[in-house]
Amino acid sequence: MNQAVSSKPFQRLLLTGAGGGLGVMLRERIKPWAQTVRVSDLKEIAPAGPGEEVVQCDLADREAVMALTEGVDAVLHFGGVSVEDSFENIMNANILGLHHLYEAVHKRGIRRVIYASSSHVVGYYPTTQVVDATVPLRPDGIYGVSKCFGEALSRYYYDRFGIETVCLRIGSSFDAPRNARMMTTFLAYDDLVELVRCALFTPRVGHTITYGVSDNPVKWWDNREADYLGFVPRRSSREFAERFPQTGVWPPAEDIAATYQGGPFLLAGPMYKD
Ligand code: 15L
Repeated sequence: MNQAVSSKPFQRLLLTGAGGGLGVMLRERIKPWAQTVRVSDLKEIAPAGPGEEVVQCDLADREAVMALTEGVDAVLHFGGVSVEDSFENIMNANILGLHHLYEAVHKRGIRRVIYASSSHVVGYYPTTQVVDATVPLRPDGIYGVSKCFGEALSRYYYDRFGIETVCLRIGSSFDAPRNARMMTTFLAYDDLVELVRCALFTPRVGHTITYGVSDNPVKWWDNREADYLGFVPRRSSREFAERFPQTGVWPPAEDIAATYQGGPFLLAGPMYKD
């Protein structure tokens, strides 16, 4: 942070995964926070606008990740594989790539990472149970397992080197819920931006785990453990209630996509190449 040079709180923020659904949205909304936002993705993304730097980067390439982090004050890590995929793809981006990122963050002396984890680290809890940040992990696929790795890796880098991370267990962040399950897991874009802001600007966060969810009528996730972030969701899936009305009909017990919080992710993996 350098307030003498700029009225913006950060000199340079790094946003990875800037070509993904959340990355494209965040890219616009985080501009007021930094003099320069370095945006990065594996694929080609829109060219740099004012106050931006664009860097194409494969997280699996250690040297490239080292270069990507030069001159960065804090990282918003939304890069990597964001759904169930082959183990190879998940391993390269979410395991190897994340290790490269934390090594680079450590070597560069960067003090904070906001990590896009996922609710799929607890996707095997039943939809009848409310869980908080302290429950044992129950991932619902290899993607969820890779997010558990990210939470553990960031914990280690905090305990060993004091690098602060806020792990955001994001529910379903879209412009609107896309199915009945998302009436519970919905995280409106406005609320995601506010959660990222709280995670970035709260003075001391240590290693924090928090659920990214709007103020939806049905709740599976209890965020009390992360109260000190001051995150208060202002939006709710109630705004879309007419799209997915409550039927009052319980799904059959053998329908695991309805029985467990992870929903369709339970049916997606594991997936192997060939
Ligand atoms: C996730 O972790 C995915 O990244 C996202 O695409 C959604 O599908 C979300 O979970 C979900 O559970 O709806």
